[in-house]
Amino acid sequence: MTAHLQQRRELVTAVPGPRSIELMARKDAAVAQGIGTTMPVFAVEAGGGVVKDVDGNTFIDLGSGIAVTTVGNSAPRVVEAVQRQVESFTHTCFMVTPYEGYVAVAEALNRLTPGDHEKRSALFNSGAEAVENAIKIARAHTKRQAVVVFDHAYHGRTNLTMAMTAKSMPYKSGFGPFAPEVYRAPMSYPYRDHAVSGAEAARDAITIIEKQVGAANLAAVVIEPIQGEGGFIVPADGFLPAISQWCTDNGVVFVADEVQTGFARTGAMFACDHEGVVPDLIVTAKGIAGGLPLSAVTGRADVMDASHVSGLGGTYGGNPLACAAALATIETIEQDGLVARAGEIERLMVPALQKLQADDDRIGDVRGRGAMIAVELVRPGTDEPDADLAKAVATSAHRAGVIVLTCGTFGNVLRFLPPLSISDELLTEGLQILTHAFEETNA
Ligand code: PLZ
Repeated sequence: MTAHLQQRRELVTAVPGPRSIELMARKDAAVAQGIGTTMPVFAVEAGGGVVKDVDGNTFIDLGSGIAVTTVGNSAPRVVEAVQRQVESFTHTCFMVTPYEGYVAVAEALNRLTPGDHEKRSALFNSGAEAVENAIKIARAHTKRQAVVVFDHAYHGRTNLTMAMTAKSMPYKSGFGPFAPEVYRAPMSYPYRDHAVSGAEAARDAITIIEKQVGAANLAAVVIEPIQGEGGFIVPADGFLPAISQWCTDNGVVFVADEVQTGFARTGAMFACDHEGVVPDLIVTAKGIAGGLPLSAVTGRADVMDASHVSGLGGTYGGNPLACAAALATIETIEQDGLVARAGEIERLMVPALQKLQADDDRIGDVRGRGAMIAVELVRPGTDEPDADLAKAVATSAHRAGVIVLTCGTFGNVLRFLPPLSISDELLTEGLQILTHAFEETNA
């Protein structure tokens, strides 16, 4: 983090300011319209718990670039490691002349991910690319083709992962045809399925899988242990273990997509750890490398080694800069106690949001774990989703200097993903501004 970056919110122009407006006009003329932005402000610097824009405004960061800069933006160890690496070499291609950083990241992943069985890892660039590779590996291992995913799932924007992602608009609409052999099962969603138990919800899902797909055809079940884009949905206790156990009993590869939940985000190194679930394969990205593009598939050695030699790879997968960043990120999480810090953030945020909910019947649900917390907004006295309200509150917060994101199948969820390097003071101020944004939209 740049040392002089002040750790306080400050607005010196309207939001967006003149420089951002100018850049947005250039963006509209130069960048494809398909690439949207949450906020109309352009960043120049970020670290700790803030993002500074081109007009000199400093925002409280409750987004971490969508759960990526978990250790903080330009985290000191990451900056130092990347600087050292960039001066040595930037790329050789691991498939041509390998280097130690890649192997060290694989070793770290094998050590940190759930389960103490023998593991292997493979590195890629994006979350979607890693999800695709997990499917390739599961198919090679099982010699089966079908893939089961869940309602509200998000797995990416490439062709196979579009098929796996649930929501049509904006992710899929008009972009088909989609990859075949992808089937969808119902998800445990305590707020909306009226707190059906995890075991019951799992039984419903398993019945559908058995009747509509058949275990004999099924290579993998892929699930986010806490759904991200779908609305920060935490399944009822027992749901994940039951699905995982069914997979084990039926020779199906259980794949945890921890792209958004991984690396201390939820108050555990991985969200699967909360329920002692040990996936056959785990997919990671985002928080793995402090903002550099890196993703991974890690899992049981026998499953991971199912692919023939050179069946997996890619030019940039496990790029040396990204690997240096990942090792520094992991060191930061472990040395700075960031798993515990995520727990502290939960204990600060959840009661404050529950207090807000007690006074505001537009907040239907407060949920999440660690530094992955959300509120689901509804029309008062109903559970009817209110996406307009989520948008209005987010926009009001943006104008007041707080970066906050929305999500959810119904677009009615406000989600909070602060970097774990944020101070309690900034978090508290962010929550106050949010409270004010709720008041403002009550008029
Ligand atoms: N799996 C669980 O959350 C990425 C998407 C943002 P990539 N989520 C943010 C957007 O609108 O594109 C994500 C995820 C889960 C997979 C992915 C995909 O990761 O690195 O964006 O490909």
